[in-house]
Amino acid sequence: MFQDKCKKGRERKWIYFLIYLATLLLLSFCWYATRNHRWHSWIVLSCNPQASIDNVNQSSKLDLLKEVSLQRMLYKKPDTMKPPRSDVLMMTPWFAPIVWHGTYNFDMLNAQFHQKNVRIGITVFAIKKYTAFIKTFIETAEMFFMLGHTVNYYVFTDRVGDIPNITLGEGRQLVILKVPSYNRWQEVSMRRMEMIRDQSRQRFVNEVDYLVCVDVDMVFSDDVGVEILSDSFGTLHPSYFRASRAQFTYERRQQSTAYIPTDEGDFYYAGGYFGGTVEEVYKLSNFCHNAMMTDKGNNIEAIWHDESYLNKYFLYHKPTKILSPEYLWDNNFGVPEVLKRRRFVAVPKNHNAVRN
Ligand code: UD2
Repeated sequence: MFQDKCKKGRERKWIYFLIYLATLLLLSFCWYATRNHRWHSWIVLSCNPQASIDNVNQSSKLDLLKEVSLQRMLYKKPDTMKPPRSDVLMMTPWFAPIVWHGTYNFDMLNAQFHQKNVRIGITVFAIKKYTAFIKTFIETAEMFFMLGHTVNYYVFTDRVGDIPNITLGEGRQLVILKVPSYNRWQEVSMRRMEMIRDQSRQRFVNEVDYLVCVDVDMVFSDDVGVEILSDSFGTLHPSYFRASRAQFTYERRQQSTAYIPTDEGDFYYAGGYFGGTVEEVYKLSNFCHNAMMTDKGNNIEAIWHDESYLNKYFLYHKPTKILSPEYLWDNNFGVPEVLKRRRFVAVPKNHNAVRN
């Protein structure tokens, strides 16, 4: 009797043990099945052959990307410990390069821009007596400006008949834009921003990639190439590239939208040479024109006209590249040691005679 009881007790223990084992097995199976299912369906999503075919057939902006790659080139290795120029600043604190001779490899840049088939527009204003400067301007540009690239000269003038016929190189054309003139020379100079803005919207955006906006009373005397191109660029004024903040002739009256306090400012940029992509030049010229109109409404005009508004713009919209005074020089300042090239030089002029 006692032995029977013990036997039954042992059997019950075995049954409990087997039930426990079966439950454990069942739970493990359930866990594995769900885990496997999730993993399995993820694989299906990424490997479904039909899905990848559909993806390939869908067009993407990236399909239109053009590869820009250099050919084998032989050149001196850049030295991490030795900057190519130690006599000038080559980089701003916001990492925009400052373009000085000897700091870049032109062949490398040129090859890259050639592959992009870049189109460059150069805007120049010849209003009233300033038409006298256009011939030498274009003739010298034909010798030095963006050689080998597609170039459109956009000449804004009120005297279409005064613009001479000049034979241009291949891929280069002259576009004459008839515009009104203004009585005051200051107004002529300032209104350039409005006209550049309007033509950027209507025309330039469809015809070119970059704009270079310059004064007309200038001549090219050395190469100016794609090394200047960037989203937005300004040029160090030849009179102020060594000056202190206090010496900069920014607009100092608080009532003007061009006002810059004495404890701000990076460089003094010249009004006669700026540029960038059409989009960036549109933003810049729109800002400057609107600021001028606000001031006009308040009967104030900034001290150096368009140049003052340009300096205000570049203070808070830092240019992505800066051109050294090689790109805008005046021989009245002599030829300092740092200036290894004079690429674009002012034509001496009698201000009173040409402005009136
Ligand atoms: C400086 C700037 C100029 C502008 C001006 C504002 C440089 C080299 N020049 O030049 O860009 O900011 O100061 O005061 O940084 N123009 C005409 N017809 C006229 C008058 C002017 O077409 O009757 C055009 C022409 O393209 C000329 C430009 O406006 O090059 C600027 O006028 P400017 O050269 O007489 O001004 P300037 O030398 O004081």
